Amino acid sequence: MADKKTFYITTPIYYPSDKLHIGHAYTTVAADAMARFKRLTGYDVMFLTGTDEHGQKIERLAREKGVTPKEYVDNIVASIKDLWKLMDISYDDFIRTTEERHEKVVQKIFKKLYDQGDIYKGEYQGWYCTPCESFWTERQLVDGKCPDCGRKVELVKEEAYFFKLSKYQQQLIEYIEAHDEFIQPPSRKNEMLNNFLRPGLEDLCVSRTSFKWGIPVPFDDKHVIYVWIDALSNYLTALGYMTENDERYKKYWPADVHLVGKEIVRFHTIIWPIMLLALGEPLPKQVFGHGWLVLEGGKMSKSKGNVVDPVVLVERYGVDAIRYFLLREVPFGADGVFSNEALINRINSDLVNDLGNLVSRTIAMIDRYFDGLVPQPGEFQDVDVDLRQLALSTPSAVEQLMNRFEYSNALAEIWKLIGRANKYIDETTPWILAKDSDKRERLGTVLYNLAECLRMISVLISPFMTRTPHKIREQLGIKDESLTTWESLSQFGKLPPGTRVQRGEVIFPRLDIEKELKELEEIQQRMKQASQSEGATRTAQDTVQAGGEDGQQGHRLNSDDKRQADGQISIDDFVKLDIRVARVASAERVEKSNKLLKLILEVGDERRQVVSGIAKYYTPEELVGKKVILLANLKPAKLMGIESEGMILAATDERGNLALLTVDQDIASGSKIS
Ligand code: ME8
Repeated sequence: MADKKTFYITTPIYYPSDKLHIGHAYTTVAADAMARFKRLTGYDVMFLTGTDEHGQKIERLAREKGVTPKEYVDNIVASIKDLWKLMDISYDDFIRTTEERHEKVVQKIFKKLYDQGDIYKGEYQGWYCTPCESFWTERQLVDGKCPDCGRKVELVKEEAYFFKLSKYQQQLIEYIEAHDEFIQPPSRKNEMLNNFLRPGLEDLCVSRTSFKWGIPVPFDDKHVIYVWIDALSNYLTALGYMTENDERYKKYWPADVHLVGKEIVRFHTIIWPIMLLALGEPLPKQVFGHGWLVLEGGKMSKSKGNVVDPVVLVERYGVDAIRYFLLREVPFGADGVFSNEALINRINSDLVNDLGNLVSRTIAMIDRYFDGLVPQPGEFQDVDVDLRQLALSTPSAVEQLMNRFEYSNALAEIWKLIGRANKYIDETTPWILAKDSDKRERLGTVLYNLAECLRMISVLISPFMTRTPHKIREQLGIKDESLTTWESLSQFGKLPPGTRVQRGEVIFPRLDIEKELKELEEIQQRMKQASQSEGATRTAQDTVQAGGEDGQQGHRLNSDDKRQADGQISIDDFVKLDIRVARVASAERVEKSNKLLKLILEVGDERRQVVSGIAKYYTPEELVGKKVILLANLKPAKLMGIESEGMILAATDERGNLALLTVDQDIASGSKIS
């Protein structure tokens, strides 16, 4: 027999955060559904997830708790694994970056890159706070002082290793241009090429001496390997790369797909492929950047107190309802808003009304009219042929959509069949047929077809929902596994007549929307209060967003919490501000004013007109193309009769100098500042 085709899929490795939210579960549920789909359709699948456990942030949090960093992460990793168990995540391996199998190979990778001249020693420049022993970037400073303790910082140079990204830049551009499928969705490909690769890459700092909780540079143990070389390598180290046990590497590399959130697409499509090019390894076939699940008011984050706890939702509604909602509600590449109302409505309409009803009506009628035995079908009429055709064509439609990561459309396709089957009941009116003994054969055909559709539906939904297929099969009396395979979908009529059905519990109970919304709101309020009183604990992920590549240095958020106690603003006040990066698309002087400039700003896909009093400090020409910082939710106002939608931020000093705020690395316009 020919070897099965392989499929290697990964999620990012997660920062150990003591509370993963529904947004985190999103990536993993999507990867899991794909892994299950590929297994079902005959692939030999390797599905990898894990945790990203090093860095200064973890070192500090552990110190604050009085435990070692390893003890600190061990606890959290156990709870992450519990969450994945609760969500029925069928990973084949879970890699921790603190495992020996990972650390040793990362050191080998680092050494190889150094030996071949792709990593070199240089100097990293940053602002250093001696009492806190911390480096900060210019942008992280608060009033030019240490964001943690408020004391003076010095500009110091730290010896560090750098990775020559620039050397491989052209090769990567050519690769990306020649491989359309490499970065998906396509909008993310253009963003990478235009915003990062074509303008030119700077070499990347890949070591630190200012903290210890990391993998030591093998030939210079003053240094630890910094963030990305450590984290990204997990996709290879888990396979036994560079070890004697490298069968999995030989079998599964290159990965078929790395699923990642959109904020880390850049690392996966620039740093990671360049590492691989330097190592002489083939590149992953695809990096798919999915959107964020947001709540009104911005991306979920624990510090904002706006997280949705997947454990609460799964315990209330069951894992299948949550998995279904995550995959159905939002097209996978786009951002989507999570709301309790949308969740309850989806459950009631798609799961209770459509699927749940189809199961209970079908089983109840077989029970009532045929003593619980699946009847023998007779001759087919047009309406039966129609239903059968749809049932037979659905699998290939689903397969095509899944190959493009269109989970939501794939589910919609399955729900068309469910809808068609429900309509078939209304069209064939079995309860009327049952009244006429001459129509017994016809009634048998109708109920057989419904039962067979349910069998097929139970297979089609099985990558997305892990519990419901078994419940449906239990009620249908299916024990024979050959009736649950993907191949079994190529034939309509496999369910043996005479199978005994079993009336069971309602698979999705109807929810009282008012009551649910009230209770969820109460729970979320309680969680918000709890997270505010916890105060100091921020997730590493928040820090990464605040600090970009230098995220792991960012403990500034802690000091914000300290300041709150002094009667200053709370994070809740801050999150009301919608501050964005904007690119100046055009600028011109406002007539009859020597102060004002009229700017057209590009903020993501949107354009904004802003009037700003900076004409004395900047010429229109020097502003065009600049990335500025926009307070985007300021009430619009008219200046000299011209509408201004927001305000760009600038700093002024006592001598009357003015400098516009900007970002210290190229980042997409529209990016939110938090
Ligand atoms: O980024 N909606 O880890 P992480 C959708 N350790 N996805 C979300 C989300 C939301 N609201 N919040 C988080 C890291 N995610 C690094 C990765 S890989 C070599 C290193 C997603 O724990 C996020 O986009 O901060 C990312 O894909 C994943 O959760 C892990 O995020």
